[in-house]
Amino acid sequence: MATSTTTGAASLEDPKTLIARLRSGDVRALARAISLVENDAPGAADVLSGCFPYTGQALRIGLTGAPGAGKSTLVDLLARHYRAQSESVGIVAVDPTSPFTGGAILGDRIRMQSHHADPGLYIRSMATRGFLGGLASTTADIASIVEASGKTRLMIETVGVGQDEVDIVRLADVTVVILVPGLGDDVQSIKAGILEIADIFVVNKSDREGADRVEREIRAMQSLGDHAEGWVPPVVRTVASTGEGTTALAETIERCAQWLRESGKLEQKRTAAWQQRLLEMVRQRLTRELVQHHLGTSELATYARAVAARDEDPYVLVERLVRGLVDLHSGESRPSI
Ligand SMILES: Nc1nc2c(ncn2[C@@H]2O[C@H](COP(=O)(O)OP(=O)(O)O)[C@@H](O)[C@H]2O)c(=O)[nH]1
Ligand SMILES: [Mg+2]
Repeated sequence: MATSTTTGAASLEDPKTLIARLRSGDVRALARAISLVENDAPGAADVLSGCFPYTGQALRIGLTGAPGAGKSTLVDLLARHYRAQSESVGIVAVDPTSPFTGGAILGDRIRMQSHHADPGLYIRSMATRGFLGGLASTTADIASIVEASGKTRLMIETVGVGQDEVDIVRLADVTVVILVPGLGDDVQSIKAGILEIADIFVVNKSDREGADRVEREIRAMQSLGDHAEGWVPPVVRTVASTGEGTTALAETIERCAQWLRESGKLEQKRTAAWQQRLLEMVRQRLTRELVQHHLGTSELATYARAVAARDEDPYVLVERLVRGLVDLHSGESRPSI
């Protein structure tokens, strides 16, 4: 193709060009922008900043549950459902049980191929550790880039095990918690924080024995809580392997989104998420500043030795480092609100 010669790596380095390209549906540019952010490469902040004006419109759906609960299968079904409604779909799959070489990412690659040639759908799998900006923050940034490429439905799929995962689903507008009967994956074994943030419960693998019991457990748990807020998380039964319940789930998600919008809860939720994220962004920025000016790897090692040898008081040292950073910038004024 004549145009492919102009899409060389060099032209993709410029943030403005990159954004223009990903906005126009160039999947390579989208992948490149995501890599920049994943690697915290130069230009990443410009790309994110440039994408920001194109975000905030899509519905963000977080789906979480134990490994093997059927998350990927359900996300796939929902994606097909949304595509049939002419919504464009972005999927960010985060799975700590899968290193890059592992099965889940491979599975996701195969999944992606089954949607091959559909420009209205984009799937990105992330390994979960080792992001400089923190997992939840990086996931949120990637979701924003995917949204900026024009997606109207964003699904964030994550295993509901650790605090990182709880932080990820907090970024979603609608949180779907997927439970399954048997295998010890009952309500009690799911991280409590996850249950608290559920907007919708799914009992997947309802073809198996024990679905009634899981649903009863959810209901029993709900009867203890107070639902003054006006939304009692509904329980939707699905059989993802046959597609049963997909439409009901999609409708429940829309109903929840509508309630969130109309009650003002959506704005509250997003504000709360930003409050957490802003703090995280500032923390990240300060750390980087400190590392650049006073605390490179060799200095850090020197300080660590000094502290371990009891030659330095770490509390005094940290205070001094932070003071040094503040003094360095003391000429600059604070932004006003
Ligand atoms: N029997 C049954 N199997 C299912 C159902 N949903 C998913 N599975 C199977 O469970 C396995 C794990 O599904 P997957 O979507 O990869 O789970 P994930 O780890 O949560 O993403 C796959 O072999 C699916 O085919 C279901 O409703 N019933
Ligand atoms: Mg999966």
